[in-house]
Amino acid sequence: MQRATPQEFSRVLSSMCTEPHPDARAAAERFLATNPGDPGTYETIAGIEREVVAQLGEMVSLPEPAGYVTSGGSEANIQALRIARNRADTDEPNVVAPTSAHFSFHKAAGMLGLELRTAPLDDEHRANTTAMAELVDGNTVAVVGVAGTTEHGRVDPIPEIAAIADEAGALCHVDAAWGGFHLPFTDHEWDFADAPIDTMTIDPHKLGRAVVPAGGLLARSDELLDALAVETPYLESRSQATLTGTRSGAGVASARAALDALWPDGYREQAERGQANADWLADALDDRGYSVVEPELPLVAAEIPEETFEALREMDWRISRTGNGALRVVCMPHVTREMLRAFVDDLDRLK
Ligand code: 0PR
Repeated sequence: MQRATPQEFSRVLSSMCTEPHPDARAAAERFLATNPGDPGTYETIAGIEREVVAQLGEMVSLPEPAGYVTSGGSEANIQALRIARNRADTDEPNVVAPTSAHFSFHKAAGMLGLELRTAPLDDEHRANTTAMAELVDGNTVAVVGVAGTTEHGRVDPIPEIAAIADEAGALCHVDAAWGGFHLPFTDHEWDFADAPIDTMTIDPHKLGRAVVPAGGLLARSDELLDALAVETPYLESRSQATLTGTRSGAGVASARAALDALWPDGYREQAERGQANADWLADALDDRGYSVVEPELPLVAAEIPEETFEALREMDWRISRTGNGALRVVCMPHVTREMLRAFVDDLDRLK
Protein backbone atom coordinates (compact mmCIF):
# COMPACT_ATOMS: atom_id res chain seq x y z
CA MET A 1 0.00 0.00 0.00
CA GLN A 2 1.22 3.49 -0.83
CA ARG A 3 1.09 5.54 2.32
CA ALA A 4 2.47 8.90 3.37
CA THR A 5 4.87 7.85 6.10
CA PRO A 6 6.70 10.19 8.44
CA GLN A 7 9.67 9.72 6.07
CA GLU A 8 7.66 11.42 3.39
CA PHE A 9 7.53 14.54 5.55
CA SER A 10 11.26 14.37 6.27
CA ARG A 11 12.17 17.20 3.88
CA VAL A 12 8.91 19.15 3.93
CA LEU A 13 9.48 22.64 5.33
CA SER A 14 6.92 24.54 3.27
CA SER A 15 3.63 22.93 4.11
CA MET A 16 0.83 23.78 6.49
CA CYS A 17 -0.21 20.13 6.44
CA THR A 18 1.46 17.65 8.76
CA GLU A 19 1.53 14.06 9.96
CA PRO A 20 -1.92 13.42 11.48
CA HIS A 21 -2.16 12.18 15.06
CA PRO A 22 -2.42 8.34 15.07
CA ASP A 23 -5.88 8.52 16.66
CA ALA A 24 -6.98 10.90 13.91
CA ARG A 25 -5.79 8.50 11.25
CA ALA A 26 -7.66 5.59 12.84
CA ALA A 27 -10.86 7.59 13.32
CA ALA A 28 -10.74 8.77 9.71
CA GLU A 29 -10.61 5.23 8.48
CA ARG A 30 -13.61 4.21 10.58
CA PHE A 31 -15.76 6.99 9.14
CA LEU A 32 -14.54 6.94 5.54
CA ALA A 33 -17.93 6.22 4.02
CA THR A 34 -20.07 8.50 6.14
CA ASN A 35 -21.56 11.81 5.07
CA PRO A 36 -22.23 14.49 7.68
CA GLY A 37 -23.97 16.39 4.88
CA ASP A 38 -26.92 14.04 5.44
CA PRO A 39 -27.39 14.16 9.21
CA GLY A 40 -30.77 12.42 9.02
CA THR A 41 -29.07 9.28 7.70
CA TYR A 42 -25.60 9.54 9.28
CA GLU A 43 -26.58 10.54 12.78
CA THR A 44 -23.40 9.40 14.52
CA ILE A 45 -21.03 11.52 12.46
CA ALA A 46 -23.45 14.45 12.62
CA GLY A 47 -23.29 14.23 16.41
CA ILE A 48 -19.51 14.03 16.32
CA GLU A 49 -19.44 17.16 14.16
CA ARG A 50 -21.48 19.06 16.76
CA GLU A 51 -18.94 17.99 19.38
CA VAL A 52 -16.05 19.20 17.21
CA VAL A 53 -17.73 22.59 16.84
CA ALA A 54 -18.22 22.75 20.61
CA GLN A 55 -14.57 21.83 21.21
CA LEU A 56 -13.36 24.43 18.73
CA GLY A 57 -15.61 26.96 20.43
CA GLU A 58 -13.99 26.17 23.76
CA MET A 59 -10.54 26.74 22.23
CA VAL A 60 -11.50 30.21 21.02
CA SER A 61 -13.58 31.29 24.03
CA LEU A 62 -16.93 31.05 22.26
CA PRO A 63 -19.42 29.42 24.64
CA GLU A 64 -22.23 28.50 22.25
CA PRO A 65 -20.63 28.26 18.86
CA ALA A 66 -22.40 27.68 15.57
CA GLY A 67 -20.42 26.31 12.64
CA TYR A 68 -19.32 23.19 10.85
CA VAL A 69 -16.31 21.24 9.64
CA THR A 70 -15.46 22.55 6.18
CA SER A 71 -13.25 21.14 3.44
CA GLY A 72 -10.58 23.62 4.53
CA GLY A 73 -9.75 27.22 5.24
CA SER A 74 -10.73 28.35 1.77
CA GLU A 75 -14.29 27.10 2.15
CA ALA A 76 -14.56 28.62 5.63
CA ASN A 77 -13.37 32.01 4.35
CA ILE A 78 -15.72 31.87 1.37
CA GLN A 79 -18.65 30.99 3.62
CA ALA A 80 -17.85 33.71 6.13
CA LEU A 81 -17.93 36.33 3.38
CA ARG A 82 -21.10 34.76 2.02
CA ILE A 83 -22.77 35.20 5.42
CA ALA A 84 -21.75 38.86 5.40
CA ARG A 85 -22.95 39.43 1.87
CA ASN A 86 -26.27 37.62 2.34
CA ARG A 87 -27.12 39.63 5.44
CA ALA A 88 -26.20 43.04 4.11
CA ASP A 89 -28.55 45.41 2.38
CA THR A 90 -26.46 46.80 -0.47
CA ASP A 91 -26.09 46.25 -4.21
CA GLU A 92 -22.41 47.08 -4.18
CA PRO A 93 -20.96 45.12 -1.28
CA ASN A 94 -17.28 45.36 -0.45
CA VAL A 95 -14.93 43.62 1.99
CA VAL A 96 -11.90 45.22 3.60
CA ALA A 97 -8.87 43.03 4.37
CA PRO A 98 -5.10 43.41 4.74
CA THR A 99 -2.98 42.50 1.68
CA SER A 100 -1.70 39.54 3.71
CA ALA A 101 -5.14 37.88 3.51
CA HIS A 102 -4.96 34.41 1.97
CA PHE A 103 -5.79 34.08 -1.74
CA SER A 104 -9.03 32.31 -0.84
CA PHE A 105 -10.49 35.77 -0.12
CA HIS A 106 -9.86 36.68 -3.76
CA LYS A 107 -11.70 33.52 -4.81
CA ALA A 108 -14.54 34.40 -2.46
CA ALA A 109 -14.81 37.94 -3.80
CA GLY A 110 -14.95 36.66 -7.37
CA MET A 111 -17.60 34.06 -6.60
CA LEU A 112 -19.75 36.31 -4.46
CA GLY A 113 -19.64 39.52 -6.49
CA LEU A 114 -17.84 41.36 -3.71
CA GLU A 115 -15.26 44.07 -4.18
CA LEU A 116 -12.19 43.09 -2.15
CA ARG A 117 -10.37 46.17 -0.86
CA THR A 118 -6.92 45.34 0.48
CA ALA A 119 -5.02 47.65 2.77
CA PRO A 120 -1.21 47.76 2.99
CA LEU A 121 0.61 46.29 5.99
CA ASP A 122 2.67 48.09 8.60
CA ASP A 123 6.47 47.65 8.85
CA GLU A 124 5.98 44.52 10.95
CA HIS A 125 3.89 42.76 8.26
CA ARG A 126 0.68 43.28 10.27
CA ALA A 127 -2.55 44.89 9.09
CA ASN A 128 -2.35 48.67 9.12
CA THR A 129 -5.65 49.53 10.76
CA THR A 130 -5.52 53.21 9.78
CA ALA A 131 -5.29 52.17 6.14
CA MET A 132 -8.07 49.62 6.66
CA ALA A 133 -10.39 52.17 8.26
CA GLU A 134 -9.91 54.46 5.26
CA LEU A 135 -11.20 51.76 2.90
CA VAL A 136 -14.40 51.13 4.88
CA ASP A 137 -17.63 52.78 3.74
CA GLY A 138 -21.39 52.30 3.93
CA ASN A 139 -21.19 49.29 1.56
CA THR A 140 -18.64 47.38 3.60
CA VAL A 141 -20.16 44.05 4.65
CA ALA A 142 -17.12 42.49 6.35
CA VAL A 143 -13.77 43.51 7.78
CA VAL A 144 -11.16 40.75 7.91
CA GLY A 145 -8.19 40.18 10.22
CA VAL A 146 -5.67 37.36 10.02
CA ALA A 147 -4.46 35.59 13.15
CA GLY A 148 -1.39 33.86 11.76
CA THR A 149 -0.66 35.04 8.24
CA THR A 150 0.29 32.54 5.56
CA GLU A 151 3.52 34.26 4.58
CA HIS A 152 4.93 35.66 7.84
CA GLY A 153 2.88 34.12 10.65
CA ARG A 154 1.78 37.52 11.89
CA VAL A 155 -1.23 38.26 14.10
CA ASP A 156 -3.20 41.33 13.07
CA PRO A 157 -4.54 43.71 15.77
CA ILE A 158 -7.87 41.87 15.99
CA PRO A 159 -9.53 44.09 18.66
CA GLU A 160 -8.91 47.19 16.52
CA ILE A 161 -10.16 45.44 13.39
CA ALA A 162 -13.30 44.29 15.21
CA ALA A 163 -13.89 47.86 16.36
CA ILE A 164 -13.64 49.11 12.77
CA ALA A 165 -16.16 46.47 11.67
CA ASP A 166 -18.48 47.28 14.54
CA GLU A 167 -18.48 50.98 13.78
CA ALA A 168 -19.25 50.29 10.12
CA GLY A 169 -22.10 47.90 10.98
CA ALA A 170 -20.11 45.17 9.17
CA LEU A 171 -19.23 41.65 10.28
CA CYS A 172 -15.77 40.92 11.65
CA HIS A 173 -14.17 37.75 10.31
CA VAL A 174 -10.90 36.38 11.71
CA ASP A 175 -8.85 33.95 9.65
CA ALA A 176 -7.08 31.73 12.18
CA ALA A 177 -6.93 28.80 9.74
CA TRP A 178 -3.31 28.11 10.57
CA GLY A 179 -2.71 30.05 13.80
CA GLY A 180 -5.81 28.92 15.68
CA PHE A 181 -4.29 25.82 17.26
CA HIS A 182 -1.16 27.69 18.37
CA LEU A 183 -2.52 31.01 19.62
CA PRO A 184 -4.35 29.71 22.73
CA PHE A 185 -0.87 29.22 24.21
CA THR A 186 0.37 32.74 23.52
CA ASP A 187 -0.42 36.25 24.84
CA HIS A 188 -1.99 37.46 21.59
CA GLU A 189 -5.43 39.06 21.54
CA TRP A 190 -7.15 37.18 18.77
CA ASP A 191 -10.24 35.24 19.93
CA PHE A 192 -13.88 35.80 20.87
CA ALA A 193 -12.95 36.79 24.43
CA ASP A 194 -10.74 39.60 23.18
CA ALA A 195 -12.99 41.21 20.59
CA PRO A 196 -16.56 41.22 19.16
CA ILE A 197 -15.74 38.78 16.36
CA ASP A 198 -18.61 37.33 14.29
CA THR A 199 -16.99 34.48 12.37
CA MET A 200 -13.70 32.62 12.44
CA THR A 201 -11.78 30.14 10.31
CA ILE A 202 -9.80 27.57 12.32
CA ASP A 203 -8.54 24.43 10.60
CA PRO A 204 -8.06 21.05 12.29
CA HIS A 205 -6.18 19.82 9.18
CA LYS A 206 -3.34 22.30 9.73
CA LEU A 207 -1.90 22.59 13.26
CA GLY A 208 -4.85 20.59 14.63
CA ARG A 209 -3.27 17.28 13.44
CA ALA A 210 -6.49 15.99 11.82
CA VAL A 211 -6.45 14.37 8.39
CA VAL A 212 -7.25 16.36 5.25
CA PRO A 213 -10.03 17.49 4.72
CA ALA A 214 -10.99 19.13 7.99
CA GLY A 215 -11.33 22.89 8.08
CA GLY A 216 -13.41 24.85 10.55
CA LEU A 217 -15.94 27.64 10.32
CA LEU A 218 -17.23 29.09 13.58
CA ALA A 219 -19.94 31.71 13.99
CA ARG A 220 -21.03 33.63 17.04
CA SER A 221 -24.66 32.50 16.65
CA ASP A 222 -26.95 30.15 14.72
CA GLU A 223 -28.57 33.18 13.23
CA LEU A 224 -25.37 34.00 11.31
CA LEU A 225 -25.19 30.51 9.88
CA ASP A 226 -28.86 30.73 8.91
CA ALA A 227 -27.82 33.32 6.32
CA LEU A 228 -26.35 30.37 4.37
CA ALA A 229 -29.24 27.95 4.65
CA VAL A 230 -30.91 26.56 1.56
CA GLU A 231 -33.89 24.20 1.65
CA THR A 232 -33.23 20.51 1.09
CA PRO A 233 -36.64 19.15 0.13
CA TYR A 234 -35.87 15.41 -0.15
CA LEU A 235 -33.57 15.04 2.88
CA GLU A 236 -34.70 14.32 6.42
CA SER A 237 -33.02 17.51 7.52
CA ARG A 238 -34.80 20.53 6.10
CA SER A 239 -31.95 22.87 5.28
CA GLN A 240 -28.24 22.92 4.65
CA ALA A 241 -25.79 25.73 5.34
CA THR A 242 -22.63 24.08 4.02
CA LEU A 243 -21.04 24.89 0.66
CA THR A 244 -20.45 21.31 -0.42
CA GLY A 245 -23.19 18.68 -0.22
CA THR A 246 -21.63 15.29 0.46
CA ARG A 247 -18.80 15.87 2.91
CA SER A 248 -16.01 13.87 4.48
CA GLY A 249 -17.01 12.07 7.66
CA ALA A 250 -13.36 11.00 7.84
CA GLY A 251 -12.22 14.58 8.29
CA VAL A 252 -14.85 15.23 10.94
CA ALA A 253 -14.10 12.07 12.95
CA SER A 254 -10.38 12.70 12.75
CA ALA A 255 -10.80 16.22 14.04
CA ARG A 256 -12.69 14.88 17.05
CA ALA A 257 -10.04 12.23 17.73
CA ALA A 258 -7.16 14.74 17.42
CA LEU A 259 -8.89 17.22 19.72
CA ASP A 260 -9.61 14.49 22.27
CA ALA A 261 -5.99 13.39 22.22
CA LEU A 262 -4.29 16.78 22.18
CA TRP A 263 -6.42 19.57 23.65
CA PRO A 264 -4.98 21.27 25.56
CA ASP A 265 -1.70 19.72 26.76
CA GLY A 266 -0.64 18.07 23.51
CA TYR A 267 -1.27 21.22 21.51
CA ARG A 268 0.55 23.31 24.12
CA GLU A 269 3.57 21.06 23.98
CA GLN A 270 3.46 21.12 20.16
CA ALA A 271 3.18 24.92 20.14
CA GLU A 272 6.20 25.27 22.44
CA ARG A 273 8.29 22.88 20.36
CA GLY A 274 7.32 24.56 17.07
CA GLN A 275 8.14 28.00 18.42
CA ALA A 276 11.48 26.85 19.85
CA ASN A 277 12.37 25.34 16.47
CA ALA A 278 11.39 28.51 14.63
CA ASP A 279 13.45 30.64 17.04
CA TRP A 280 16.40 28.29 16.62
CA LEU A 281 16.23 28.45 12.82
CA ALA A 282 15.82 32.23 12.85
CA ASP A 283 18.95 32.56 15.01
CA ALA A 284 20.89 30.13 12.83
CA LEU A 285 20.01 32.09 9.68
CA ASP A 286 20.69 35.41 11.36
CA ASP A 287 24.13 34.16 12.53
CA ARG A 288 24.93 33.40 8.91
CA GLY A 289 24.12 36.92 7.83
CA TYR A 290 20.70 36.40 6.27
CA SER A 291 18.00 38.98 6.91
CA VAL A 292 15.31 37.23 8.97
CA VAL A 293 11.76 38.25 9.87
CA GLU A 294 11.39 37.66 13.63
CA PRO A 295 9.15 34.56 14.02
CA GLU A 296 6.16 35.63 16.10
CA LEU A 297 4.55 32.24 15.42
CA PRO A 298 6.37 29.08 14.23
CA LEU A 299 7.06 30.38 10.73
CA VAL A 300 10.42 31.76 9.61
CA ALA A 301 10.93 34.03 6.60
CA ALA A 302 14.43 34.97 5.48
CA GLU A 303 16.05 36.49 2.44
CA ILE A 304 18.33 34.04 0.71
CA PRO A 305 19.74 34.34 -2.81
CA GLU A 306 17.67 32.89 -5.63
CA GLU A 307 20.46 30.42 -6.59
CA THR A 308 20.67 29.15 -3.02
CA PHE A 309 16.91 28.62 -2.91
CA GLU A 310 17.02 26.69 -6.19
CA ALA A 311 20.00 24.61 -5.03
CA LEU A 312 18.17 23.66 -1.81
CA ARG A 313 15.16 22.57 -3.86
CA GLU A 314 17.53 20.50 -6.00
CA MET A 315 18.65 18.83 -2.76
CA ASP A 316 14.99 17.82 -2.30
CA TRP A 317 14.14 20.32 0.41
CA ARG A 318 10.46 21.23 0.09
CA ILE A 319 10.64 24.95 0.70
CA SER A 320 8.57 27.85 -0.55
CA ARG A 321 8.83 31.60 -1.04
CA THR A 322 6.87 34.60 0.12
CA GLY A 323 5.46 36.99 -2.48
CA ASN A 324 8.70 38.98 -2.13
CA GLY A 325 10.84 35.95 -2.86
CA ALA A 326 12.00 35.28 0.71
CA LEU A 327 12.50 31.71 1.94
CA ARG A 328 9.57 30.55 4.05
CA VAL A 329 9.85 27.66 6.54
CA VAL A 330 6.77 26.54 8.48
CA CYS A 331 7.75 24.73 11.69
CA MET A 332 4.89 22.24 11.70
CA PRO A 333 4.79 19.33 14.19
CA HIS A 334 6.64 17.00 11.79
CA VAL A 335 9.55 19.47 11.54
CA THR A 336 12.19 18.35 14.02
CA ARG A 337 15.37 20.04 15.23
CA GLU A 338 17.39 17.34 13.40
CA MET A 339 15.66 18.26 10.15
CA LEU A 340 16.43 21.91 10.66
CA ARG A 341 20.07 21.12 11.53
CA ALA A 342 20.39 19.09 8.34
CA PHE A 343 18.82 21.96 6.41
CA VAL A 344 21.24 24.52 7.83
CA ASP A 345 24.16 22.14 7.15
CA ASP A 346 23.10 21.98 3.51
CA LEU A 347 22.84 25.75 3.44
CA ASP A 348 26.41 25.99 4.82
CA ARG A 349 27.62 23.55 2.22
CA LEU A 350 26.30 25.82 -0.52
CA LYS A 351 28.08 28.91 0.79
N1 0PR B 1 -6.13 30.98 5.56
C1 0PR B 1 -4.82 30.94 5.83
C2 0PR B 1 -4.24 31.91 6.80
C3 0PR B 1 -4.02 29.98 5.20
O1 0PR B 1 -2.70 29.96 5.44
C4 0PR B 1 -4.61 29.06 4.30
C5 0PR B 1 -3.80 28.02 3.59
C6 0PR B 1 -5.99 29.15 4.07
C7 0PR B 1 -6.72 30.12 4.72
C8 0PR B 1 -6.69 28.21 3.13
O2 0PR B 1 -6.75 26.95 3.67
P1 0PR B 1 -7.00 25.65 2.78
O3 0PR B 1 -5.77 25.47 1.95
O4 0PR B 1 -7.22 24.59 3.80
O5 0PR B 1 -8.20 25.89 1.95
N2 0PR B 1 -2.43 28.20 3.61
C9 0PR B 1 -1.50 27.34 2.92
C10 0PR B 1 -0.96 28.11 1.74
O6 0PR B 1 -1.73 28.57 0.89
C11 0PR B 1 -2.09 26.07 2.45
C12 0PR B 1 -1.11 25.03 2.16
C13 0PR B 1 -1.18 23.85 2.85
C14 0PR B 1 -0.15 25.15 1.19
C15 0PR B 1 -0.32 22.83 2.58
C16 0PR B 1 0.74 24.13 0.92
C17 0PR B 1 0.64 22.98 1.62
O7 0PR B 1 1.47 21.93 1.35
O8 0PR B 1 0.25 28.27 1.68
